[in-house]
Amino acid sequence: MNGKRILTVQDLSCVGQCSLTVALPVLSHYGVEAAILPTAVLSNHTMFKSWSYLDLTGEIPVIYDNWKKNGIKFSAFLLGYLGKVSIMDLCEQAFDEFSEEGAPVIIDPAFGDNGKLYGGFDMDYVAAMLKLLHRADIILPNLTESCFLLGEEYKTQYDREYVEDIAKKLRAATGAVVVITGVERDGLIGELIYDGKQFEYVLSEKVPKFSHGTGDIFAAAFTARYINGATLAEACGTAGKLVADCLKATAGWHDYGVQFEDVLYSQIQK
Ligand code: PXL
Repeated sequence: MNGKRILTVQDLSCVGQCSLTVALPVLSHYGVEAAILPTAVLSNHTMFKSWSYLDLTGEIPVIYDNWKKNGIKFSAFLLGYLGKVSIMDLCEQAFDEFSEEGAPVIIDPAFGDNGKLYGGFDMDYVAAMLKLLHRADIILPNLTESCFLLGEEYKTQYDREYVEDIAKKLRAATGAVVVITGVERDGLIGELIYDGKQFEYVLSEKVPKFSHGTGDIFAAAFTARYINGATLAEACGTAGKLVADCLKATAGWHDYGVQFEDVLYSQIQK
């Protein structure tokens, strides 16, 4: 293999700039070859009032058979929105059968935000995700997902002790390096990294906007930078700045995600 070939496992939402439609351009932009395992095809993401859902669980074993015949392997894995518990066992199978030596597994649990689960998810999904996170080297939950995973109270106002305690508990529950996204401190926003030894905050200005798909953009940029040799903090810095720039470049607050294209294009021109 020439460079790093990553397998990203997420849904394909036809409209709404999230999951694979943002992961692919961002991974490519930051210099990583991206292979995909689509978990489902949706008309649009589930924040719209209606959506269709074609579950691809049945197709995945057929895909795997062919990957085996072709000797395909991956140098890293990035998991996002999986959609169904049935996909999780198949992800474990992929780690067992298609990993190059030492390929890191990075998982964004991608099941909720702003204190709520996304449409179609329940606590069985959360419990199954917690089990899958044991296979992760790095996890990228937001605070909502962290609280659901641990059964902790979700707070919008909190102190350092609250969020550091959550990071410690996530580490104990999964064994992974914990990167909690969207952590607010001193009027800034960013990530809390906990590797079992020390806490590190990567914070920057808070853009007072919310948009769908920003977690997926963060995860893709973080992963690309990390597997190309950046430290956890450097990878968070790049990914956090990208999300902030995308939010700034996007007019209003809507369901169509952020306008990341202009931001990536302006980076290429520099
Ligand atoms: O951005 C997370 C995401 C990904 N995929 C689908 C979603 C969402 C958030 O709602 O609905 C299908």
